[in-house]
Amino acid sequence: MEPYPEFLDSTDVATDGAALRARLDRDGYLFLRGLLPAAVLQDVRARLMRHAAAGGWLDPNSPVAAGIANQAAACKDPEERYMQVFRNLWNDEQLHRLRTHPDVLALFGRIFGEPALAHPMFVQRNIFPQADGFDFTTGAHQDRVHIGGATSYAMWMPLGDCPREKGALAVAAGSHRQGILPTKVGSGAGGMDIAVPIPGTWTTGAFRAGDALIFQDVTVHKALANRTRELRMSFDARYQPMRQPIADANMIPYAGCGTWAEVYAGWERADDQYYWKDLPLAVVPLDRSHYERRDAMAFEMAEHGDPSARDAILRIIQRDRNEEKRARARSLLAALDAH
Ligand SMILES: O=C(O)CCC(=O)C(=O)O
Repeated sequence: MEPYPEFLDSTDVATDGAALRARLDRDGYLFLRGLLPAAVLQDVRARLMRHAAAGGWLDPNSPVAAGIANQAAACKDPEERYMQVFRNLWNDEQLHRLRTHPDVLALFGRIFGEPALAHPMFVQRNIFPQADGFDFTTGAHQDRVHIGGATSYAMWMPLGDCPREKGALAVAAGSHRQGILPTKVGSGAGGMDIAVPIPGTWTTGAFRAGDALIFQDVTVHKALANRTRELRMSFDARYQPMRQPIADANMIPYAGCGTWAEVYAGWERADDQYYWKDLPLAVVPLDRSHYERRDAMAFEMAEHGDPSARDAILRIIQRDRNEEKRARARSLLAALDAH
């Protein structure tokens, strides 16, 4: 296990906006215990575990609540067999309400000193245990290239307890001072990993249900390996001052989960649906130049038969707006898979 030092715990200054801002500016992150009640997180975990079980992701011989993974089903975003099950998890209405929980919005309001916007788009992650033939975890990256717009801040929360060995998140404290770092094709978040030595000091900790990690969009972060037998479930959402520009890519549901109308179709209550509709938002296009560079690298790697380009190629097939690029990616995927 990585010998990284523990997060600086900022729970004692959680009601002091100026102190929170000063620590975020200095370290690039905040770790807060008990931001939300543990029971709220446990409830969402139970809901998502039921979907995971129905999708074959859990060991049929263990109780669903234990969350023991069925290693034969191990898969990851953006593979199609992952997406088939994942859609049901991402669409869960109580999960969506976590990212707009009043205590979370109040916290970001204190940090910003003005009303906070929760991005409509957010991520829910399910990391299978490391095993022979499956060694995926999230590599070191920055969010800025994926989120765009003005400066935004992520909040990462595990659904349930998450000790280090279950694949807790780690941040490189101080790395936010270096701006956007060069990237290479990777299989982690957005298919892009940092390509240079990581600045700052890696730090992590043992999360209990309800604890939150907040970090800036240029703070380098990664997940530790999941060395337990359980599926590691978490979600990460993004926040910014309401009056600053937000990139269009954050206004739509997670790629592969359908339209908002489809997401909301199974919900029991309408409150919180389209909560952004009447807000005075300045929506701007996402700067796609980082994706264009990633895709050019991935195409070249795939043309040389490099299987590590596979996840980036899959992302192009699923998400790119350009049909010509999607067609090229499809034929490269077929060639990669034929080997
Ligand atoms: O949960 C993970 O494995 C990665 C989380 C992440 O990259 C993020 O919150 O931006």
